[in-house]
Order: sequence, then structure tokens, then C-alpha cells
Amino acid sequence: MGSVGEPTLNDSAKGLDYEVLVIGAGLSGIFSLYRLRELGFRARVLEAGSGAGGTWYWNRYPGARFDSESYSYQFTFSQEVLDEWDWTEHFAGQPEILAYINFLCDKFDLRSDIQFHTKVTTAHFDQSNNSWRVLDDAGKQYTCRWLVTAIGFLSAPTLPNIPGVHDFKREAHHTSRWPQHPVTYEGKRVGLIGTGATGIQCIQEIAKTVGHLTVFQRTPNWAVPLHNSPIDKDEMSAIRADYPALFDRCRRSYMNFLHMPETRALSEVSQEEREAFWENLYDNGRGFRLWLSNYRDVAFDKEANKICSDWVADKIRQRVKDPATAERLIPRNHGFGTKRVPMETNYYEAYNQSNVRLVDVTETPIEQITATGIRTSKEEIELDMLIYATGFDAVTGAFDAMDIRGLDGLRLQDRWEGSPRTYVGMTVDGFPNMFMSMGPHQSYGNIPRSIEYAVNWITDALAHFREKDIVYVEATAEGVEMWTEHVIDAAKGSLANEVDSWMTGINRNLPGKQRRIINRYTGSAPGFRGFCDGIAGGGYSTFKLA
Ligand code: NA7
Repeated sequence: MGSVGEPTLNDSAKGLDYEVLVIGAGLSGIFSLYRLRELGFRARVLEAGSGAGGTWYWNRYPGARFDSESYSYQFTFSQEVLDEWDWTEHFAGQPEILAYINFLCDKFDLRSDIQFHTKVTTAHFDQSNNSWRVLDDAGKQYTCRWLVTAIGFLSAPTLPNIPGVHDFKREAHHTSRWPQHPVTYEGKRVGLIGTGATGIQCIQEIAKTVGHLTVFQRTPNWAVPLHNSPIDKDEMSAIRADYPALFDRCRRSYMNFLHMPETRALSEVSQEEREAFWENLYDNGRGFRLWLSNYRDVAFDKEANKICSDWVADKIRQRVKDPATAERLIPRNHGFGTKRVPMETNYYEAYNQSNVRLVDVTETPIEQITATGIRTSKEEIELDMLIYATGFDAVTGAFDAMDIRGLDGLRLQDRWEGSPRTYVGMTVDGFPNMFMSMGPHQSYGNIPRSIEYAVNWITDALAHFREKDIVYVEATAEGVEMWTEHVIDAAKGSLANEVDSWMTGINRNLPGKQRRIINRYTGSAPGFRGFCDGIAGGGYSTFKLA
């Protein structure tokens, strides 16, 4: 590896600080760095936090853990790491996940090319020499030929748009900006706003030790059992022996997950059969199985979806002792699986505790957050701690947080006004030499699997451009039009695209995010990879190259 100013052989960016700058040291960023080094690029990662890990660095809230099987949610690029790293739980908790990421950083000495405490504020394309000029929040400038954004699609947290949100004078945390020091709940009156996947993980954990917990719920979700358990040495050996088959299954599945869909439709089976099927998945099926291995029409057919939703609703009724609370916990405005299904362990039972209370803010809206608590239309609730599990400005939020400008000063935010437009989710016309890992319109699903593909595709492309002395690469307007239309078409018919969630671009706390859009690719992951492989196989001729 050459250091700054010492171009390596084949350096495609003489006179520039780096060949490649990567923004973000989450999973996308660290794997990008690994690959870029392997390919001999002069690369650097700029990261706002004090450590690597991205999502798993920031989301230290109580109960944070994988909802996908640990072994399906790890990188596969290094056989050595696969051999050396043991998982201790089927669904690892955040500390173990962060330890895994740090293990990778240590093993491959990644930190030496990651610059921490460096928040990128600006990235402008310089047409005079086909490069990017990047500025950090301390005003330092970096230049590079290629810019890779690895900034995550759930990384820009949002606070609720409730009057007084900044007035609370006691301890308050957003789940995604959790402090590194230990936080305790014993003897404390804790309030928590938000019951998405994060809020649910948090509630069930805090309920174990809290003095009193008040959950402020606007929309309930269809949470189902995670079925986590420890992995002992023997089981780990058996899982490891199965890695090739396991990764192959992920590769073949629709969203890169371990779980294959049930091939039959609900209408093809009797009531007894489907109930026994669901009962088995609910009682024994690990992780997303009830969601992803369900009858194939549940995600598309309203009637099939309603039958399944009613069945899950009865499960909630059976588990929550107070009937009025149970009814409040049953979603009415969306069917099972039409939003990301949160995974739970004794979540519903938490509401059977005398020190946990559910406040439905659609019945008694929050009027004000005060210096000492929350005032609803009915009462004043005093709190020692307030937790915001209120989600993210998803997918485009992290891009909007930077001033990214392409050709002729065009702002990315303006290019994406109304809805993102991309070519295969990794490039945008008007923004030459910029590549996005986990940008909008990409196939997300099982994220590390998707990251591995996207980063390999991007870094292979950069190696090709370097070999061919290509210094300018831009998506065409036609390519962007075609891919964006394809993304919209692929979403048709799925019930998930008819509900409000971060997956359809809705964030009720942000005035500009009130209209449903298609912000992710919902076609099949194998299809996505096949299409992108075709672009590479064709020598990237669908791009403008110079
Ligand atoms: P989500 O899924 O966006 O959930 C945010 C939650 O916060 C949701 O229940 C919201 O209710 C609630 N919320 C947001 N603003 C308010 C206000 N103003 N008042 C009351 N309640 C509010 O974010 P998560 O962090 O849970 O999960 C994000 C993803 O991370 C998840 O899908 C996983 O893939 C990992 P709403 O539904 O808007 O009524």
C-alpha cells in the first residue's frame, strides 16, 4: 500500500489525495476498504464515529440484537474468519456483533486506513479533473477519483415532532444515539416513544429491571417470537460444517435470507392445515420464518393476509392478560408482514407486569414534552428518563445530510426531489465517479449479503476502470429512467407498498416525507445480481465512460 502522495503502480488518481474515498465505516465501509486494499487501491475511509460498525456502533440501546440468524448475517469473504469466529447465540446481541466487527478490523488492520471523528459535510464533483472534493466538518479537504458512499439507509435518526421535544431536562436518548456508558433503569420512571422493531427490542429488555415503564404507542406492530438460544461449541461446529449450504440458500432466496417461501397458496390448504402450519412456525420457527416462509399469497392477497393477520391477533390476545391492552396492541391499519415484522421475546408479556403501562397516543395524544415528563390530553406523566425509539429519515436521509453536488453544481437532493432515481441503486446520472453501497433502489433484505454483492460489484468495476485507464464514469439518463421504472414496476402488487412505513418513504415527523414512494428494490435479489452481473460482463458499456 502506498501512503498519501506516493502513487502505486497503475494509480488512477495521480495528483489526488486518494484513488478512492469511502464515506462511512459500517459494514459497507469496512468491506469496501478490505476489497480496495486487496485490489491495490490507495483508499481511505472517513467515519464520523469513534469506532467502526455503523449501525452496530450507534445502536447500543438495551436489547439491540440481530433479528436474522447470526451465521447468515456475517460476512463470507474470508474463510479464515469463518473458521475462527464462533457465534454464541443464534441471534447475537449488539455487543457481540460489535466485537465481531472489531475482530475483522483487527485481523485485517483496517483501522489504519479509517479516519475516525471525521464527519463529511460536503462532496463536490470537480469537472476540471474528474475528481471529487470532499470536506469534513473541521473544514479539511480531501480529493479522490472515486467516491463510494457507505452511509447506511437507517442511519439518520429522527426525533418526534412533538412540542417541547427539546425541553425535557432529565436523561433522554434516541435509541440510535445511545451513550457508550452504562445506562440503568432500576427505580426509574422511564417513558418510551415508538413501537417499531427497535422500540419492541428495547421495551422487552428494559421491562426486566425498570422501576416503571410507560410506552407511548401510536401504531402497534405485528411482532412474533424470535426463538433465540445460545450456541454451544458442538452446535457451532455443526453450523460451521453447514456454512456452504447455508450461504447457498441465502444466495437462492428472494431477499438473501435463510428462509425460503412456502410454495403453496393459503387457498390451497384447509383451515386445520394452515393453523397447524402457523402454530408450528409461531412456536418453533426461528427469526423471520413466520414472515418469510409463509404461504406465498399472504404478502399479495388482501383476503389471505387478513386470515393470517386475524390468526396472529389471537396470539396477542392469548398472551396479554388485560383485554383492552391486548386490543390496543393489535394493528388495525396494516396486515401481518406488510411492514418489517419486529421480532420479540416476551414482549407481549411485559404488558402483564404491573410496572409497565401502554398509553395509546391515538386515544390520548401527547400534547407536550415538558421539563419533567410528558403531558397527554388526559394527564401529566412524570419521568426520570425519556427514550425515543422514533426511527429514521430512511434511505435518503443520510445523503440529504451532506451537500453532494455533481455536474454543473447539481445537488443530489434536487436530483432526487420527490423520489430517488438511480441506475441499479449504485449510481446516479449527473454524479460521475460516485458509487453507493446500500443506496436507494438496491435490493436490501439480508444486509451483509447485499453489502457483499454491492461492494464486490463496485470495487470490481473500479479495478476494471483503472485497468482501462477510464477516469470518468457516469450513469446515463436512459439507464436511470429504465432502472427507476423497473423498481416501481417490481413493487406493484405487494401489500407492503400500500402501507405507511420507512420502507415506503413515510416519516410523519418530517414535512417532506408524507408521500409514499418506492425507495428500495423489491424484485428478487438473484434477479438483481443477474442484472448487475450483466452490466459488468458487458464491460460497463451502459455507462458513459471516458
Ligand atoms: P420505525 O420502524 O420507523 O419505528 C418508529 C416508531 O416510532 C414507530 O412506532 C412510530 O410510530 C413511532 N413514532 C415516530 N414518531 C412518533 C411520534 N411523533 N409520536 C409517536 N410515535 C412516533 O423505526 P425502528 O427504529 O423501530 O426500526 C427501523 C428499522 O431498523 C427496522 O425496520 C429494522 O429493519 C431495523 P408510527 O408507526 O409512525 O405511527
